[in-house]
Amino acid sequence: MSSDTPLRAGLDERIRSRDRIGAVDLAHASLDDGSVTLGDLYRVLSEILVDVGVEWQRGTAAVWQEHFVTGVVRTIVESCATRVEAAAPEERGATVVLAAPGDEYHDLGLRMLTDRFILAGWQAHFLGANLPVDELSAAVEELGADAVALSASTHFHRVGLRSYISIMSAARPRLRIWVGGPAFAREHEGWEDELMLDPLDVPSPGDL
Ligand code: B12
Repeated sequence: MSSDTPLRAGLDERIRSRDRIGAVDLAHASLDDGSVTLGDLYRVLSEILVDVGVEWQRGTAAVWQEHFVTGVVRTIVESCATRVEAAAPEERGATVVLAAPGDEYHDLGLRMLTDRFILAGWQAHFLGANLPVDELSAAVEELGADAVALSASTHFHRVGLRSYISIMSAARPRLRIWVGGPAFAREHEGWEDELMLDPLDVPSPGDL
């Protein structure tokens, strides 16, 4: 789905007029009438965020405007939670925990990825931004996780993931670990291929 679709135009218009609820209603109406899938919707929401990031970088969008857009997108994503569960397989073959490391506050991409895991048949637990590694370890233990998905948006936090990986894999050698996010978008030099995962092609637990 390209960026000049009726959904994108409609969401842009509602964001411009600061109509958060209108944006949520439009998203659900588009899902209800079958003109978009959840995957299409999340792609459009990602494009909206990336574009506002570019505007912020150019100085044509203020920080508060970027935060407003982020808030609208978050409301839409959370409002889809029951739809995602309804569309997911009933049997959940494995459990994944999703988190971002200390001081990493970007978590919306990870939140959308959580839903992609659920739709692929995983029991997925979103633990969000800025999670200390000992808390992550405790969660993995208590939730009986088979896999962990870690997100970094900046290079600083990409480096921070190294210690998360060594601590987690020393404690649970069979734990599957994936990393991703904008910090890995261009390249992953020095990072093993098996740590990488295409967010648009999440495997079902049986395909691992
Ligand atoms: C919204 C936003 C914020 C919000 C975050 C809100 C939130 N709770 O998430 C706020 C305002 C907090 C923020 C803060 C900052 N931000 Co910011 N932010 C963005 C923005 C505009 C959108 C991010 C987003 O949600 N994108 C949409 C989602 C869906 O995409 P995504 O995150 O890439 O996730 C997808 C994939 O990457 C993947 N994925 C994500 N995680 C994982 C994990 C795994 C395992 C896998 C497999 C895949 C995967 O799946 C997702 C779905 O496809 C981007 C612009 C951009 N180009 O992305 C900048 C951006 C990420 N931010 C940036 C920067 C620099 C900052 C700040 C340092 C700014 C500042 N000076 O304060 C701070 C850092 C704060 C911190 N300590 O973390 C830079 C990062 C540059 C870099 N690579 O180093 C970007 C790229 C903007 C830019 N063009 O410069 N930001």
